Amino acid sequence: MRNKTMILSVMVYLMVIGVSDAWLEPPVTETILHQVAASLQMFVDELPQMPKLHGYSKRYGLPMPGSLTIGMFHKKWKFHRDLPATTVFAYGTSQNTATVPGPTIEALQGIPTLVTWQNHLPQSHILPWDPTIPTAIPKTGGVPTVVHVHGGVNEPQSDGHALAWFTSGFKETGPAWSKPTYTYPNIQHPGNLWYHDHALGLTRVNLLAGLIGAYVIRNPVLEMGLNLPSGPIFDRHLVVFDRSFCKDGSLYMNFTGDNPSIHPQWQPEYFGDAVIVNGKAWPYLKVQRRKYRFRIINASNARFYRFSLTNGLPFIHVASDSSYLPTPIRSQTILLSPSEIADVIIDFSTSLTNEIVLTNDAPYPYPTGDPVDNLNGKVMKFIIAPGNPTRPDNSKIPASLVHSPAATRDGIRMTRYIVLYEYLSDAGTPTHLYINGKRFEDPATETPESGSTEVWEVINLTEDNHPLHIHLAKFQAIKVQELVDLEQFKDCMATMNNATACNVTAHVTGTLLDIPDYEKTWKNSVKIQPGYQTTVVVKFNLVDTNAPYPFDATAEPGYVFHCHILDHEDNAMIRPLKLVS
Ligand SMILES: *[C@@H]1O[C@H](CO)[C@@H](O)[C@H](O)[C@H]1NC(C)=O
Ligand SMILES: *[C@@H]1O[C@H](CO)[C@@H](O)[C@H](O)[C@H]1NC(C)=O
Ligand SMILES: *[C@@H]1O[C@H](CO)[C@@H](O)[C@H](O)[C@H]1NC(C)=O
Ligand SMILES: *[C@@H]1O[C@H](CO)[C@@H](O)[C@H](O)[C@H]1NC(C)=O
Ligand SMILES: *[C@@H]1O[C@H](CO)[C@@H](O)[C@H](O)[C@H]1NC(C)=O
Ligand SMILES: [Cu+2]
Repeated sequence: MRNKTMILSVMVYLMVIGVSDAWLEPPVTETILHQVAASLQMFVDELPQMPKLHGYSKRYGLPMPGSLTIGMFHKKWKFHRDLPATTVFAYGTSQNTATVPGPTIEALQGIPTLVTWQNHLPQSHILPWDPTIPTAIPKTGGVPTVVHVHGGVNEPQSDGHALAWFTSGFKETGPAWSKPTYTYPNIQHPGNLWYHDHALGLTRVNLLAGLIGAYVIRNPVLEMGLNLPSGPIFDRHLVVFDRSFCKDGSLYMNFTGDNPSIHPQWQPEYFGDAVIVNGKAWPYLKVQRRKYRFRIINASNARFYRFSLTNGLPFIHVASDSSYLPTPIRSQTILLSPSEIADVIIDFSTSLTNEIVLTNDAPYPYPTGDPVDNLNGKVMKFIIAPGNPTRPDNSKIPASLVHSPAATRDGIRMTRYIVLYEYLSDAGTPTHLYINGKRFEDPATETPESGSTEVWEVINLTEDNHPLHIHLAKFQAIKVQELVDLEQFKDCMATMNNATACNVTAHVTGTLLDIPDYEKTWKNSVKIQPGYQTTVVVKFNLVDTNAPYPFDATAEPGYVFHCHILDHEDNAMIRPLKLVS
């Protein structure tokens, strides 16, 4: 009875605030969704290149700061030759040119980029959402949005705080909103970033709708010296995510939660049947027999990918999320959690076959979930053109790349325990997830000194691998060690919520896990293994020089840190991060 009343009141509430009809549509079965994806022939659409926007201008041949205006538009997007066009939310400079993913922003190291983000979205969302988790709910309708550049070293006012949201035409703004134009100083290491929506409680649905794009910081002098494959043809982004579609082409997201009496819509993890690269389902790319650089961004809500190439060609990693590696690292597979980035060279000149499929074999949820099938086990195909490359391949894979300062415990100011909790209903289904047992609304407890280096001991007490993302900071895992007598520790933490009081060091004595060499650099997301303690060195300064930030990182509204499984982040594996001086 109580449940029925609750569902009814939520429905009335949704009618009042004008939520999309998606809530009321008849159920679609998993079989139908799978059939729609299975009906799409693989490798028939060519891999698109997203439009490029320069985040700088030129005056007398010299680079100067650049200003961009990027909108969010409601439009149709073709994900596959044989699938009807899909209604999406897309970033672009106009409705006509907006794309999914959005345009790639090309910035130069040290040259500021100013972006005015504009919301042109309709009164109602195209996907179902859930007002019972902490969510931005405007009084006057519209879709709340706010843009975060993932991996960006940016002032708090330009970081895209979850409470700095705004609706169409800035008609309504969230409590932390301060200005329409964001400044990105691009003072950090050259590397791979991406931008996406971050509105409170809506991140999973706004990204699912299409609000994702790549952002790259280049240093032409440094990169000319490295002589890696370069230019628009040989240096490309692959933005990978998974989506399910209904027969009419619309995006499918379940409108019934797994605990509907508590959360009518929220589900702990979204998995789609089709694998999308640069906005096309299972595309192909014609390549020449030479080296290419691919910057692979995992923009899935919850799917991990473990990539390999069917003909056994290796990936040669040159960088990770935000930084170059000290030396190139070869690997046969790449494990990428949501929001992680691999930056690899593939040398097609050494291929013994002319067609190569990029495959995925990561169980979902990772690591203990279902195995992949014929659909989500394939990503895209490379087709090698016959004959020699049009021009000789003069690019190199140098023996040495870029040496950043090592991650060590030297000079650390503070060690913190960060514990990840998942809470279950009586039926054993997840109801919500918290960091340190605290809600997002609870006052900040992580208050690092701006300019300092800390160690975060991150302990995962849940069943899943959680990619941890800390805004502003650069960080890397230096040690991953299993907890012994885990159940005893869990029981203690459930009552005490204090790792020290629960004798954490006496428990962290189990097996040590290897950290892959291709992750041994400064990153923006670190995978946190269940049942293990991951020791993360976190730098709240400019990593290369240890210099302080050139802006006031202690200003309001501060930053956040969270799990990058978007469905977890929204409910509510997210906490405030407030720097102090
Ligand atoms: C949607 O979620 C509900 C509740 O968990 C489940 O019973 C149903 O099968 C799901 N539908 C699809 C199509 O996955
Ligand atoms: C992408 O990230 C999601 C969530 O963080 C993760 O579940 C998925 O496995 C990742 N996929 C790849 C290919 O890395
Ligand atoms: C956690 O426990 C330790 C050791 O018992 C104690 O010194 C510390 O004050 C506790 N921390 C909090 C936040 O209660
Ligand atoms: C922690 O270890 C101390 C010393 O070994 C012991 O006295 C105490 O009971 C332990 N506390 C818990 C919660 O296990
Ligand atoms: C979190 O811990 C659980 C068990 O405690 C484990 O199964 C899971 O893989 C862990 N997740 C990560 C990311 O480590
Ligand atoms: Cu998570």
